Amino acid sequence: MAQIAKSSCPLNCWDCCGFSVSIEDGKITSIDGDKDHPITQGKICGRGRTLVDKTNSSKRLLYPLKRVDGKFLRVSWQQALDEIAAKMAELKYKYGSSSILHSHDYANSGLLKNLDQRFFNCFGGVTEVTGSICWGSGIEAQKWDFGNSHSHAPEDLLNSRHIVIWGRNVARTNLHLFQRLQQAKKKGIPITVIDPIYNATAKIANQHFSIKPGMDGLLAAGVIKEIVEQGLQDSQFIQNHSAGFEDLQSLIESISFEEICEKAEVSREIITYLAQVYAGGPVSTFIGLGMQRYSNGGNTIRLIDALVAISGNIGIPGGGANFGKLQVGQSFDIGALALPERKKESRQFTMMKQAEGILNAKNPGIKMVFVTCGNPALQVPDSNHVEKAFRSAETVVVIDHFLTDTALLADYVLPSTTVFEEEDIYYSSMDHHYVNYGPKLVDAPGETKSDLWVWTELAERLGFGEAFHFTRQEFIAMGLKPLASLGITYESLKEANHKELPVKKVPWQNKQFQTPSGKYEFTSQLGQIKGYESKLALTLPAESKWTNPYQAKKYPYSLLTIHPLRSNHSQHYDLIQGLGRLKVEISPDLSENLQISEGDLVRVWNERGEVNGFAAVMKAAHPGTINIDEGIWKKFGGSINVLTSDRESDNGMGSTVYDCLVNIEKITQL
Ligand SMILES: Nc1nc2c(c(=O)[nH]1)N[C@H]1C(S)=C(S)[C@@H](COP(=O)(O)OP(=O)(O)OC[C@H]3O[C@@H](n4cnc5c(=O)[nH]c(N)nc54)[C@H](O)[C@@H]3O)O[C@H]1N2
Ligand SMILES: Nc1nc2c(c(=O)[nH]1)N[C@H]1C(S)=C(S)[C@@H](COP(=O)(O)OP(=O)(O)OC[C@H]3O[C@@H](n4cnc5c(=O)[nH]c(N)nc54)[C@H](O)[C@@H]3O)O[C@H]1N2
Ligand code: SF4
Ligand SMILES: [Mo]
Repeated sequence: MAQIAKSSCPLNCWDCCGFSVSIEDGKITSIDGDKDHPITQGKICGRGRTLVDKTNSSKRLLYPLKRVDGKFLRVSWQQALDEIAAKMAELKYKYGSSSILHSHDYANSGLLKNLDQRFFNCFGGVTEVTGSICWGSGIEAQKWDFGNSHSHAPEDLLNSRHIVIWGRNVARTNLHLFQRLQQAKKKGIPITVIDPIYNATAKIANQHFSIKPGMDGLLAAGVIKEIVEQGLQDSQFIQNHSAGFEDLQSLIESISFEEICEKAEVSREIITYLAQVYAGGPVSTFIGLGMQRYSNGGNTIRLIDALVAISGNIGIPGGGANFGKLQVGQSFDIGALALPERKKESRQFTMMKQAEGILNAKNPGIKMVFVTCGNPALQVPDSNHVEKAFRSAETVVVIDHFLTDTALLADYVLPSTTVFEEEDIYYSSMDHHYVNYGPKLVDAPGETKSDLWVWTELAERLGFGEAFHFTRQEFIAMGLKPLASLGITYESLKEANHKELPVKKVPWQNKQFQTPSGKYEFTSQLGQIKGYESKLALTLPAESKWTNPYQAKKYPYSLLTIHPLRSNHSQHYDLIQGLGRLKVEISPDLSENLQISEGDLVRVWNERGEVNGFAAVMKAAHPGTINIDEGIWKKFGGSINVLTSDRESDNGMGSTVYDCLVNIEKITQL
């Protein structure tokens, strides 16, 4: 008889679904959506279901491995941990603790995954990665504008008169928003999608506007210009609750509609249409991560925020510049888990430039790289450079479930448990405001151990074991402390499986912003304090015919590397038959002009690298656009990040992985 238990999806995703998991004879046999979860409502995606195969996979790492003479040998935990701890102690003594780089991403949304920081802080502080390849530019942009990144409650979109999906691939990446869009459509609320690719969300929309990649800031400026020229702006909001509008006004006066339309490759009618939509609010704008992964990404999001603000769509039901939902993560006491005060030294590299950081670090140089919850060999831009950097470190330690491309660069590979083998609570600061409980449901296979067990054992050996003398339950309770007075405790969460966090359903309703001035800032004081251009600007991507004509001549096409449908980044490619094939999607004009047909072998290249794959012709996409889904393993033709640049975005916090020009040609063999 199968036993059914509730759990949570741990994957880095907008949706943080509640699971209903079947267990038979100590094995996970199937996963469904939790029908009682207010957002999940019984429906999950294929990536969630594939966690059955992930958990039971014969490819999982089951024992610690050590590289000896270029080959991996199985070693005992005792040996691996003794040697890693001894190396860390030696490096700290000889060079200081910041000679170790902790490279990570956010592959698991469990609260206790934050304990990696506790370990490295108690060790004395290491070199850390800051910013985010994912959404760094957009989050920073919203901090400059609003002081924080807050979205409306999921159901609030039904209060809108119009919904704009701007650079978010909802049908593929954000399942439950897609369901809500379908609901809104049934209610007759029109939907507009702005995206260079005619994707599955565009298919259900009333309007799809294609745009030249990276030019959305110009489009937003054009719509602001039209609204202001027609006097349709919300003067009350601008006068009483904002700062710097005059700078925005000068900016829009400095450009003509013709120039905007020429560079963004949109028609004048689109600007008029959007001006009517925004002025006729309430409009929910769902800002995706697409157009902020450019050199001008921060500024692009700030111009879209500005459009939402001047049109009176901030702080009203059915409105909002919905990007991140940081209130969710901010509900927990992460500081109590991470103990930042125990850090004695520290240094920071941005996530994007970790390779350059490793290669150029001085006083101290980077001697060890410790990787958790990430696969930087594939996912970090300019991956040829990343590989070179990782190879230059004396010791690389990777904790993972599989022998990933990053693990293949390691000296020690430590096998970790997956979601159903450890207890934790899960949340995502992206879309909704529920926290889920995930119990331990099955025993860990082989000698796999939780990340927390590894930190505890290493801490013991390094002399700060006391920092880890807590049970998982005690750590969870520590993180939940600020919520205890609201009845959200370890016990109540375990009992209820999920709980609603106390976040504002319509943010900024009181028009009190968290900026230095307390107002919405068109010109940002925070930007100025940090030493950046504080005024909005009409900036373009770094790789375009306007900004680098010489490069654009050699590499005329825009390469997007968007998120895969069936995999969460790199995590499912080796689990699903048929996924391991590099598909190069091209816009119809490229097929016609270059005579590339469906299935043809092609080479895509630029000055940073090249990949080979099979062509697929997109039904509709902006002319001159190529897409290759990210995450594909080296053995299947990746990493596609050999093509992308490690340049940081304009506000220093984000990646520019879609700001990428390439060329393409037909070839005869792979
Ligand atoms: N299936 C699946 N779902 C996922 C993930 C996954 O790997 N697979 N990953 C999760 C994670 S970590 C994240 S961060 C989210 C990301 O969620 P999204 O933001 O929805 O996804 P992205 O793949 O980043 O691409 C967003 C969209 O931006 C468009 N785009 C690219 N450049 C531009 C531009 O210049 N202008 C405009 N207007 N649009 C542009 C792309 O065509 C794409 O449709 O998805 C999450 N969900
Ligand atoms: N070109 C291009 N590059 C991109 C993007 C893009 O759109 N285009 N998207 C970017 C975005 S949005 C993101 S979020 C990043 C994602 O970058 P990553 O987080 O590096 O990508 P994943 O493939 O999810 O790899 C995570 C690894 O962590 C492991 N893992 C999962 N859970 C655990 C755990 O509990 N413990 C440990 N120790 N390991 C675990 C997985 O097995 C996997 O190998 O990629 C970025 N890179
Ligand atoms: S990957 Fe996202 S949509 Fe799919 S089950 Fe997990 S949380 Fe839900
Ligand atoms: Mo992400």
